[in-house]
Amino acid sequence: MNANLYARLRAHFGPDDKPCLILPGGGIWTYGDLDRASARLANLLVAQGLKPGDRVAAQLEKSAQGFALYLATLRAGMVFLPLNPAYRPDELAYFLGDATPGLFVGRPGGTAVAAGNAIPCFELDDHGRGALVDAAAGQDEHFEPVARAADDLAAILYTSGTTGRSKGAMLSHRNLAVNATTLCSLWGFSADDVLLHALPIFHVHGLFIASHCALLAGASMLWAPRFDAATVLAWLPEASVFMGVPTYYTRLLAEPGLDAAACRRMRLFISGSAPLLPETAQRFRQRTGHTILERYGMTETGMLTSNPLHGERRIGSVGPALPGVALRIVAEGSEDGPALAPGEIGTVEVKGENVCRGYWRMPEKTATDWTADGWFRTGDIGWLDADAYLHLSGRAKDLIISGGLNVYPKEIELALDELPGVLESAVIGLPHPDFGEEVVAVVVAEPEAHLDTDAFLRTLKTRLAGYKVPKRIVIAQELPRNTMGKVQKNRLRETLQPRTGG
Ligand code: MLC
Ligand code: AMP
Repeated sequence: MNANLYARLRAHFGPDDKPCLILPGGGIWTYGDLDRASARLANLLVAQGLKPGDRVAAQLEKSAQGFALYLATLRAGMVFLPLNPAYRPDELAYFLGDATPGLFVGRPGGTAVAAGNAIPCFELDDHGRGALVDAAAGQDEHFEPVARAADDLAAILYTSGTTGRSKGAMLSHRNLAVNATTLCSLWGFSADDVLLHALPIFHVHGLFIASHCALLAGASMLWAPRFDAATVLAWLPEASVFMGVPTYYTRLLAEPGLDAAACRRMRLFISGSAPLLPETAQRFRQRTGHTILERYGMTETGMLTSNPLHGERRIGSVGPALPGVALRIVAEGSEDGPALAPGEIGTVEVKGENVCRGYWRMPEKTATDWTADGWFRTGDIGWLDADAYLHLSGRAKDLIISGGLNVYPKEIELALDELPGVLESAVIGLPHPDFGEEVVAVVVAEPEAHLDTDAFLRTLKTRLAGYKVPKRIVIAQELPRNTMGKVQKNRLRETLQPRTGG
């Protein structure tokens, strides 16, 4: 049997004339439109000389055409590599050098780095126009999904590493299909659903979790190009399901129009990618009558746990392990278990067909993050309650999650340490009312040096995606260290005041 994920999704598509993507302003892509557009693009990829297994990189704003490119890549048996459009040229050069794609699709003016690396390029603008669709226009609108084995790669998604170097999680057709099938059924998706899709499509949450559930059910998606609270609120009365990161919920709560009437067709709100504050969940329930369903996952694994659709949704818990996912808690620092008892806190390890095959061209990192007997170390800390609901209480990995986007302090510290007059630096996350956590840098000057933090911020913005740039830089005389010489970030977090305003 062909394990190509596109073939699996297409088998569940709605009828040819059923709306699949409903765009702002009234434009509609039916299931037939999406199937034909992805066929034309798949034919174009083949005509470009790309072979199954070749990588197709896309650094684009969200559009229906960009989504069709993802499906075309699957269909042609190639490997999709989505990249955040916020990445700056230096960051992009790393991804392209590491993944060596056979094609790069970028925004107008955004293809120079790829072209400089001799990678063939097409442009696609934020409205889905450009050389890519022009070139595909003359292609055949039929394309049989290329035969793929279940373990063949479907996508590579980069996730930052503790050393500052990003790792490419290798996701197979099986990984994505298993997770999609489980979630579609667990969350009760049907052809009657209308998913309000406001997430970006360069990450697991928007590209796989949200859209695969809708496609597998033959449902429709209200396709918002980006999250904007007022626009989402205006669309809410037409939607039945919404998925978002916690920042989406705090921003929706700031809208006076959010009430039960605005949610009259809604059956399910889902949150993930970062901790949902119990206070946010409670305020949302008071305003709308809905208890947000919180789930937990990772780039490397897709979704791992979820609160139930029908049973008790526990605020403050991410729910029990999904069917097909084995989850255990082990003592921090313990290599191979044993599993701790309910109530005991440790690091979360998981196994299942949803877990990726390892990191692209980084066997040494793969060896570190998986145990010898195949458990994946998530780096998250938590405990299971008596009913096997998981409660996350922290992270063993040095990671900041800001507005649902991951920032690895090491990467920012390396960039800060290169700036003139900086002796050393430490980057921490502090509570933030909008982003959940904000990136804050503490820098120490070299003797006699004068540090210009405004100039630092300007320079960092040219080198790092905006969401990684510290919201504040604080100058300190020295960094607190323990007797081993390790910087005590917990002491910095205690000393620096979180901001209270929005
Ligand atoms: C943008 N900015 C951010 C930011 N996003 N700063 C900190 N954290 C963020 N997340 C900065 C920009 O650099 C810019 O700075 C300014 O804010 C305005 O940019 P914007 O693009 O207009 O911002 P906005 O549209 O408000 O974006 C915020 C957001 C967005 C929360 C809507 O970041 C978002 O959609 N996040 C969701 C990400 C996501 O899909 N995560 C799932 C990962 S998958 P300046 O200085 O230039 O003004 C995963 C697995 C799982 O984690 O379990 O799901
Ligand atoms: P990413 O690498 O972007 O896939 O981020 C995965 C990380 O996001 C996980 O390891 C968790 O630390 C965090 N995460 C995802 N969902 C949740 C959640 N519901 N609550 C707390 N943290 C979460």
